[in-house]
Amino acid sequence: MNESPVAQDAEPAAPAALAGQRRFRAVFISDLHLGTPGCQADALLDFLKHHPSDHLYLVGDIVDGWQLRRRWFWPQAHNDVVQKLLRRARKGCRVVFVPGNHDEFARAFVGHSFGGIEVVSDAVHTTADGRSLWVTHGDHFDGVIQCAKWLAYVGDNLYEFTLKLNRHLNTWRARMGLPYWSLSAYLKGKVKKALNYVTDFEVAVAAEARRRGHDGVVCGHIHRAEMREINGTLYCNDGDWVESHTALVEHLDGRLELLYWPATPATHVSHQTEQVPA
Ligand SMILES: [Mn+2]
Repeated sequence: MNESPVAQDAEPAAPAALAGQRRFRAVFISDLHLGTPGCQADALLDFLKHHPSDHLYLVGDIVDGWQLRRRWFWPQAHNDVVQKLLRRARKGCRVVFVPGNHDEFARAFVGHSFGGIEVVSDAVHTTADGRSLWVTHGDHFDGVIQCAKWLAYVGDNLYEFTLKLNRHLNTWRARMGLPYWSLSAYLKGKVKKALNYVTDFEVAVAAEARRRGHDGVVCGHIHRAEMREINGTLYCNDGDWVESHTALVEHLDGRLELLYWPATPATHVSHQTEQVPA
């Protein structure tokens, strides 16, 4: 019932810019959450197809063991992703899997390799321009994982919606003889706390990378793609394949770039690339 038909021959033609099939030195992806209906497997397959690389890092939460235990969900497209990853390893790409919290079952197999995919607790990637990047999922850095979930639900319409809800709520409260109470102010406090959580996470991960003597860090976990310097350390979060369809790539010259896929004009605005001196 969950099988999505895969029309192999109905593939749209690659955009002109991709016709030459650019090659990347490294691709970092995380938070695919295979085994859940939220996983955007088709977009991911398309991304992998268009982004061949020498190194491929799977930065955790690749398979969602938590959700699979609760309810089995494994459509054909999720098989296709696994096949694609295995094929990539077979074709000479170094595929490294750093388990996250949702696929913590794989942490028992650290040091082993499956079909050429190495399982490690964390990794160090050296870029073409000699920078050392610590690769970790990032779940060790949060005390309260649930907080991050807030961000997933915070949209532009939230404020309008809460104002509307607020009106109804207070009409009811007035009828019950209760004083006015602002729902939107309450929610804004919650959202602010969630945003603080993200900042705390980013700062903590970057600080640990620095403490370990690296120039930067690549992580995932909080489903928020980002690339910026934090106190002199490069913080890269490759985002996720549940909502944002994002990946971090290293070009052949060592330049890092966050990619949104497919690159639509709307997402192009938030496209981030490193400023490198010519
Ligand atoms: Mn995670």
